[in-house]
Amino acid sequence: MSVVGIDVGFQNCYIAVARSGGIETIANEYSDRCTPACISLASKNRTIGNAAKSQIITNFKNTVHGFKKFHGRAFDDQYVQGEKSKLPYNLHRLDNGSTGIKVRYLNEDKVFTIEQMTAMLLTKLKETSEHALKKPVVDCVISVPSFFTDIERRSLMDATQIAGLNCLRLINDTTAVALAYGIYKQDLPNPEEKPRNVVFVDIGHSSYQVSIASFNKGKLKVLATAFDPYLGGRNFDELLVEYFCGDFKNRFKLNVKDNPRALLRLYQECEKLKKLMSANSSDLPLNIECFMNDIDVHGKMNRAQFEEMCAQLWMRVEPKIYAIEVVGGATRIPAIKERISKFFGKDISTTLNADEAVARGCALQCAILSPAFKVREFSITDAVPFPITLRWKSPTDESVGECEVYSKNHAAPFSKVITFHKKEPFDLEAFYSSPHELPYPDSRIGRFTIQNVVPQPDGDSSKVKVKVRVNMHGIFSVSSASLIEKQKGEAEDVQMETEPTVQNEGRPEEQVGDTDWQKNISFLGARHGGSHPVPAPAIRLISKSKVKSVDLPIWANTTRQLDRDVLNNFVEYEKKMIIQDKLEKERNDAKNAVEEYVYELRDKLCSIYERYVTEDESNRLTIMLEDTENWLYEEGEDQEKEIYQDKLFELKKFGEPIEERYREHEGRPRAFDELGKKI
Ligand code: ATP
Ligand code: K
Ligand code: MG
Repeated sequence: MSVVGIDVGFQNCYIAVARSGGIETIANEYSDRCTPACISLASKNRTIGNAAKSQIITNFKNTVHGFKKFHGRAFDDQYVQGEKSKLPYNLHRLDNGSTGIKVRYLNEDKVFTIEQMTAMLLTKLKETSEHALKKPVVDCVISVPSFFTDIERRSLMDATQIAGLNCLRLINDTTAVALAYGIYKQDLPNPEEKPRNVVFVDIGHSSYQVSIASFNKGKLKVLATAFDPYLGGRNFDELLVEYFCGDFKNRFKLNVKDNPRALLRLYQECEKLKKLMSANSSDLPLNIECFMNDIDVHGKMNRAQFEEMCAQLWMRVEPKIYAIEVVGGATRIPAIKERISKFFGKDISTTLNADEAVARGCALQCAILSPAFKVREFSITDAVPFPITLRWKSPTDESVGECEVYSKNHAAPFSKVITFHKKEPFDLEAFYSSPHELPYPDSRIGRFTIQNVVPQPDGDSSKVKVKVRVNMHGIFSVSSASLIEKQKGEAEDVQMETEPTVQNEGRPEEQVGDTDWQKNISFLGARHGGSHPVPAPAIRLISKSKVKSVDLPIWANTTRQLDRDVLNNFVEYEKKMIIQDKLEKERNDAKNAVEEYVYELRDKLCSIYERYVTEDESNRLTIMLEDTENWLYEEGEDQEKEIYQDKLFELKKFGEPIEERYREHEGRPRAFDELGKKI
């Protein structure tokens, strides 16, 4: 089993793995530990990560980035519409109302779902980790913003499946950071002592998350989370871009916003400038050559100006700050650090790696969950970000009721058993009960029908126990239901309760207790486009006495989730794309091999091979190399792999004999030398 933690950021992704006893962040093929969340689609393949990022301007319509927060969002969502007007690529409304991305791929118009886009990114991260670990990677832990709702989390889980990953846990960004912080601390208070409370702040490119966690030896508990899902480094970039758009309009008469390429370049330059201003308070230049209409533009800015410009944003930083361990790229902005520190009245601590702490925490969680890996026992209790309410109604009787089953910051994972008294099947509707707190206006979680409910033989209502759960991923479900049959002569429990009773299932369940649920979700299905039944198992006796419990099937229908068949199609399509990319890479490698050989041979012909070829031979070969070079630029530009391989073979038929002659001669004196030494 693999131990891999993945931080899927809005802008930057990091991977940490467990290797030779420790957790390490690993680098990709560009020796970069950061893989940009960027995918570029093209006529023959797709590129992902660093290579895609370099296409942002040249292939702007088909280079997709900044899509993380489209998970679970309706196309009509205000945020989606706002982004749509700013993004260089096209968004598309899917049949089920969710957000798709329309690009040109393999010379066709193609719409991808967000799950597919994130799956592409995950495929890349999977490959990078497989390369580092030199074995297949399936099991992993993935980070998620603490404010992600049920729909968003389900959507992300679908993406992991498309990419062929088995996500053992979606862990909140700040919880991962807390784990990375706490697990190595030797001096945590004993379990019975007063816990140590630490506040974690993560400001990334798109969002601002704060959590307060309490630590004792061997455990951490998230007490509360707070967030601004719409405040991050990108807001500062946007302000700088606005400023320079105005500036360039005045001074150069340029309408930057009408030119997507220029706008993208300006974004890149402004982000660079922003980073420079973190380290430097003097005037800094912003120069872009051939920016638009062949005009070179130049501007400048300093930190004081920048801070004044962002006054509105600083105000948003303040109210959510309790303290103290900060991570995330945007916390490098001095004014942000200052605010945080001022609010708390003491220096902030940056003992954790600002970029890698989330990924490390994910890998640690994966190691804890892995039976194959020995790691210090550490229990993690997370918090529910928004209150969840359950509403019930029966199809015939008019009775409707509701009850908040999870309050804000309620411990998670956590199961509860609710007892109803019913004579017929009934519906449970789960939703977020404080819509104003949600990052988007849709508060639905799902509808669950408890089936096969019948009255008792004597006509009384039956007692129905329904188990609800927020699982390790922070996803809600009605996980099981059972009908308690009264037996003859039974005296207990016959009194009618009008209100259902909610019962906590003891302590929040630990990670190990979760496997059962994971089995359940696969057939619970909870998928859109036709609900799926939970098979009703055989009658099960729950006690030796006279109470019999019958499991009831549940029809689950959650909002905007991929249908099982659709998901399977996406899995297959992703595999096809992986093969396509591989073939395209091999084809390109074969082409490059020809090109390289041409240059190499030409170079050697007039240097080291000179003594070993006749003039005639050399002339003939030179012409041949030139022909090949021309061919590569003309009809040979775009050929099948085999054609390039044949071409190389042909060239080598001439080149290799020369190479051999050269080696023989060059090798001989040295061989004599060697011999001489021995004698
Ligand atoms: P999110 O957490 O919102 O999903 P992310 O994890 O991709 O996003 P990070 O990698 O934590 O984000 O941070 C990226 C942000 O930090 C970018 O806006 C980047 O410009 C900013 N940033 C990085 N270094 C600096 C710096 N030295 N000064 C100012 N900002 C910086
Ligand atoms: K990140
Ligand atoms: Mg982040």
